[in-house]
Amino acid sequence: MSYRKVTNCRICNSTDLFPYLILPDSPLCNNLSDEPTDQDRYELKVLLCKNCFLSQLSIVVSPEILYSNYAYKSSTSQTFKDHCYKMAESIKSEFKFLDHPLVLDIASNDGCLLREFKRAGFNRLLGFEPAKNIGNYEKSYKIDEMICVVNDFFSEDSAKRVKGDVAGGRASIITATNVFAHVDDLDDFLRGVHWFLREDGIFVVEVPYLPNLMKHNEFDTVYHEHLSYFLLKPLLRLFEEAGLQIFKVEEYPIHGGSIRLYASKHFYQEDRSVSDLLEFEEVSGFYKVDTYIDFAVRTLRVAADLQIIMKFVKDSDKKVMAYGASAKGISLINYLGLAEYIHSIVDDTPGKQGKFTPGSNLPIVDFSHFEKEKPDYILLTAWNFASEMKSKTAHLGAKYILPIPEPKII
Ligand code: DWN
Repeated sequence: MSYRKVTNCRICNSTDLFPYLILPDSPLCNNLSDEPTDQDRYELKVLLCKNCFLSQLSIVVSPEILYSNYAYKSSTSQTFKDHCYKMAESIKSEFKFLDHPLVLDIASNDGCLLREFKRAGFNRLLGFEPAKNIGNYEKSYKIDEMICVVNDFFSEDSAKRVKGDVAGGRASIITATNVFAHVDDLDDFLRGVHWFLREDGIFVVEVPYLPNLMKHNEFDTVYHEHLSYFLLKPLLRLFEEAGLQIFKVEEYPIHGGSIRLYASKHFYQEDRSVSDLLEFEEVSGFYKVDTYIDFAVRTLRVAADLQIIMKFVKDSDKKVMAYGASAKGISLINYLGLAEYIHSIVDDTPGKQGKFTPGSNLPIVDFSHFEKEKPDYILLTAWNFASEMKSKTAHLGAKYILPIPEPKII
């Protein structure tokens, strides 16, 4: 079975689930193809649990289908690499571990975060990464003399299988950036974390924060990889039930606005950032259904505004190329039927070049095509890296179409 229907909330098991955002049935947005193809389309609805206020997709597509061969490489973005280094440095300065702390990164992708921990001076580095095309190894492999990666999904079982041999003990620092929203069985995941974490260890989770998604109209970040869309309130409940305490929360602009949670086995004192963010969620109406209905209505207007801009550009006989074959960009093109307005998509990820986008079958090409095709407009389909990507294309003299948070030509 390629997917399962969600009938109960992933965190509190309630069946009181309210569908508030209904997008068109869509293909799996990172399932790039070697040739233009018709791909399976899956339901795409976001349900609000009216008991614990977790937002979650109405279906869960099999992770083996989504992640065994994964196109995305974190290291393509210098902005993200810089963000990872700053994270490693801030953890190093704030938490003093006596020995050589083991750092475990869950869903380590191409080793982007682990390399930055290494650059920050950490020398015991372990990753879990299920994609075979990234590691291309049966069980575990070395990225370099200090970074070892287990080619597997992280779970209580895979944690217990690994802790003794490859890791050589338990972890002082466990990180999970841009993976927590992708996990269906969060209880099992956290049992694995609890097993692997030292008594004085920290578990650092970074996820997109739903209030930012709604405030900035980031409905293009709703796609089948993102199973959950988090507020702090349901996360506090989930972690407490797993024997972990969230003791600090920070906000960062990365990936459209993320929160970074610090959790431990009740080893560190909770600071006021936790209660402050809970209060923000309460006073901002995120525990009221109307807030979600208002957001869904707003996405319709944003979608219509972008379609008007794209039609205007086409009717003016101007050439549009997109920059960034991102999951969100491919999703947006599919949701709004924008393929007819776009010549092609440039992406700097070698593994994406020469492929075609799922659903819209747009060719993904390398940067040289910008010089060849000389587009009049560049659609920033990775708007979260707009400044980095505009700096790389400034010499082309094209105008930019920024789709999110408000569609506009810049
Ligand atoms: O949660 C997820 C986020 C973190 O990453 C995953 N589910 C999938 C993925 O989502 P995405 O593909 O929307 O992420 P990005 O990082 O916004 O994608 C950026 C795309 O743009 C990548 O394909 C790389 C490309 N890019 C480029 O070609 N040149 C990016 C930069 C910065 C560049 O200079």
